[in-house]
Amino acid sequence: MNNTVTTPKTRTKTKAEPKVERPRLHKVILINDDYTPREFVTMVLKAEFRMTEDQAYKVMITAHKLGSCVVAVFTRDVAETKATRATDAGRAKGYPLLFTTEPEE
Ligand code: TYC
Repeated sequence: MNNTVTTPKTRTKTKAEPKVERPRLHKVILINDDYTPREFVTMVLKAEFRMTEDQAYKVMITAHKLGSCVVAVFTRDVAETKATRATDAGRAKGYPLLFTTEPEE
């Protein structure tokens, strides 16, 4: 009679799954050169990347021996800002000190 049309037992999903992805992280890389004093590189690493003397020395000496060293990873904006500030600190003293950034895989 009245009740012959039944409610469907299954429903189509209408809401999209919220797809939240973490932002890709970017590496800050310290590049070796022949002119910037070791102590200055270590000082910049401590100041800009909040490293201890030990951590900063290890990163500096790794770049010195191998040519480059990953300093840390950040979101893209933070990585680029820190790399620029650290590079500028060297430039202000006339040193060719260079920090670059690259995205992580
Ligand atoms: N190679 C430099 C020197 O012998 C020191 C140095 C280390 C410079 C690491 C840059 O990223 C660097 N004075």
